[in-house]
Amino acid sequence: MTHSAILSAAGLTKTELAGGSLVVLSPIDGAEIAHLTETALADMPSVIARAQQAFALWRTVPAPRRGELVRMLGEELRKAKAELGALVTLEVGKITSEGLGEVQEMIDICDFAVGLSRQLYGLTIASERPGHRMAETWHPIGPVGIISAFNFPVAVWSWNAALALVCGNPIIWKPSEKSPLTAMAAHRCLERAIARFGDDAPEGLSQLVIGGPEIGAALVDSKAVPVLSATGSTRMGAFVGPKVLARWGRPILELGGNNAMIVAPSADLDMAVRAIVFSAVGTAGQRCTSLRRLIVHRDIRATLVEKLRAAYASLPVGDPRNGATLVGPLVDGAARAAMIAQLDRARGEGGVVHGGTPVSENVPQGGAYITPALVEMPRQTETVRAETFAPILYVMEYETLEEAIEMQNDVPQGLSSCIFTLNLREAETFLSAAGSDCGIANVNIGPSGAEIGGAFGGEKETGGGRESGSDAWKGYMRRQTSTVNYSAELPLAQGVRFDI
Ligand code: UN1
Repeated sequence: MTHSAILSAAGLTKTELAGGSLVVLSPIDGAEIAHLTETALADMPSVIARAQQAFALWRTVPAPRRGELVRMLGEELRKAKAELGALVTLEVGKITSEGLGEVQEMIDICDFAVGLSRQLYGLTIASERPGHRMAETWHPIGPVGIISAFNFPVAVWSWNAALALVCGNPIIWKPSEKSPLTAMAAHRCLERAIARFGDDAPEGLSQLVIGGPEIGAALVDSKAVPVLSATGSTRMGAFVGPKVLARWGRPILELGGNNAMIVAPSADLDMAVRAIVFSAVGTAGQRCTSLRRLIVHRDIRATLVEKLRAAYASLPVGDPRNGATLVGPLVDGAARAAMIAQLDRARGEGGVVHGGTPVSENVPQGGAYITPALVEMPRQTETVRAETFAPILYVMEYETLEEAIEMQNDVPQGLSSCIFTLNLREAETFLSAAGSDCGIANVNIGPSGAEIGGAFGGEKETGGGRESGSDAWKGYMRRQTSTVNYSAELPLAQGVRFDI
């Protein structure tokens, strides 16, 4: 399919893709696929005001009815899966299967949120006073701002959108400047669902704003946006988090990761190799959950590196639309230059680099193709401790599990982690209070590709936010504790006496 056929199949018209100032490039071949009109900064106050108006209505719609809207969104996404998946591939360069997987992740969270819409459970709490009842209720909180990154251009939005909507909140979405088209197409699915849903979905319930950081900053700065969920770099989060807090808003941050795998002597090495390769080179190393550090026991290091080098040597790098390709292009030339610069730094610190070579043959011209790199490091240097959004896997060795866990935790980020071992003691130690300090810790599974049912997010410079499953919905609601006195007395708590 041609680029324009993919765009039109996803419902984007030639008129809306032309004439604007935001140039969108395809990582496949660097082609300019759109010139989009950006949201005017001056329009942001009215966008936010519309969301506030929508909130006044939406919060009164019963949650299971709100769930019905998300159920319809799931239906629209199912219908549009192939077209949206192809657009993800065109706009951010994911291989076909991962483009489709991203849409599936949206469908999954819709299903989750529909069930959730009947389970926004509060607690009843035993009161210390006779004739009193205490309860905790969860209420809608207000417009939720969603700032999303290019690497999961629609799935991460849907985690936030599906939860925010069933929780009774309008949403305003600012996608990455690198992936506004997938956002437009996905948003259109929601608009279709809203049109089918009926009048109790207020105007302004969901809005999409297109543009650069200043558009995002308008959401970050507005007191009328009580929850701001932002996914992206730690640098971005360090700007967004304090600003939202300073105006007493609630940030939900999902920032950098520097995810490791510990490979213990008892590990099933063939399984480990498959997990390593998928998580280190899948999505061309551009997931926040991508595997970036391999901490291997000394006794098996040579064997594992040999197996990995063999696996890396046969990896098909190329056009992501081709079904045989496993490694597509990086998002742009700057990302490839950053990867090369980082490999040079690693060499300077004693690293031995395998791969990391730009590819220009048998790939579409104009894309940033490069072979994934495996880097044997003498120790965990500063370069290793920094996140590079590219397929670089640093390999280091350890002797004792304690040392491995210490190395795993000794980075600024705390998103995802894993251990490959068949030893129960090692596995449980890794998952214990003295084990991995990350938001996600797996055993015999790589660090990426989490299911939507669990809470997603991490500690330290990853930002501390939780999205997606489990009770992450609580981040999108306000909690109210209520005490009802149905007695004829007025006893005070803590035995305080105040008789008048
Ligand atoms: C991200 O890279 O921002 O666990 C999200 C995963 C995906 C989500 C990644 N389900 O790899």
